[in-house]
Amino acid sequence: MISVKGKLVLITGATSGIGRACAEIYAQNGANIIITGRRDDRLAKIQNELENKYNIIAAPYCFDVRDREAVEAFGQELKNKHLTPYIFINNAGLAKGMSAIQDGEIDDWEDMIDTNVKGFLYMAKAVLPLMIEKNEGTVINIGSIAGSQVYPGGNVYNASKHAVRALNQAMNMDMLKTNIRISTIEPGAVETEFSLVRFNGDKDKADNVYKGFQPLSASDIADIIYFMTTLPEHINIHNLLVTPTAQRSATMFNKNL
Ligand code: NDP
Ligand code: 8X3
Repeated sequence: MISVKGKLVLITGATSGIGRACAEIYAQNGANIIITGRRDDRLAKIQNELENKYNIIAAPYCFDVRDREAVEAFGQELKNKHLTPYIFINNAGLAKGMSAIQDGEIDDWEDMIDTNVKGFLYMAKAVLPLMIEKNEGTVINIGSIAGSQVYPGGNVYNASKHAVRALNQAMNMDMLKTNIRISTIEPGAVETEFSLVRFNGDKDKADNVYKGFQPLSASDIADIIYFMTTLPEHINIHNLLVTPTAQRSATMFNKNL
């Protein structure tokens, strides 16, 4: 297995959930990390916690992945400071709403497409050239079971994660002549702030999603991502669909309510 000690890991959307759990496991294993998100206070708190706990560097960058200029400036700063990620976890993303298309909010659709597709691509464009120059490392694109299985009310979120799946394949082709590995992990239900965001802060609705079965935790996914990125360099996992044992498709749950 590859050691991440002293290596640089970039995690977008590290203020919560899967990104936060990834920050923990890489820091714990001695990597220096760059953590991003829009919530400055959380980034500062996580930086403080992880630097003190693991004696590593955790550099926070607060910006919105939808802001193309901000992402470009971030990429330029990485370049100027010779900060090339060895592992890049393109994770920032969200779902908004669960209405049928005829009842959907266009603002929600834009939020999802701008974040999960356009922001995802802005980040890839900012970081990939640096990694290609070094010709090493792994990109983990955070997909979803929603990227291969459409479910009622999932529509635009489904489409955005189908895009991640397609872009993961495209990136693999684009990286053919390099040593850079491109992988997507496609989780089912993971209990994070995801549903709280999807249901606009409605805690009851969000809690309800995870009732009656054991969902995945953010650290379950971080452990798997860690495994994927530390495999010997000749192994490239293209995609990995992971669900709770109590979930067997996007809509089939064995709930004990
Ligand atoms: P959380 O809501 O807990 O975390 C989402 C993270 O993304 C936060 O750190 C948030 O930071 C960041 N983020 C969202 N929008 C932006 C933005 N415009 N600019 C910068 N950062 C942003 O959810 P999860 O951890 O569950 O989600 C992480 C990824 O996993 C997403 O791509 C999601 O689609 C995917 N996923 C989640 C599953 C689940 O069941 N939870 C299952 C399958 C995939 P901040 O608010 O500070 O900007
Ligand atoms: C999050 C999982 O099934 O709610 O991507 O879309 S799901």
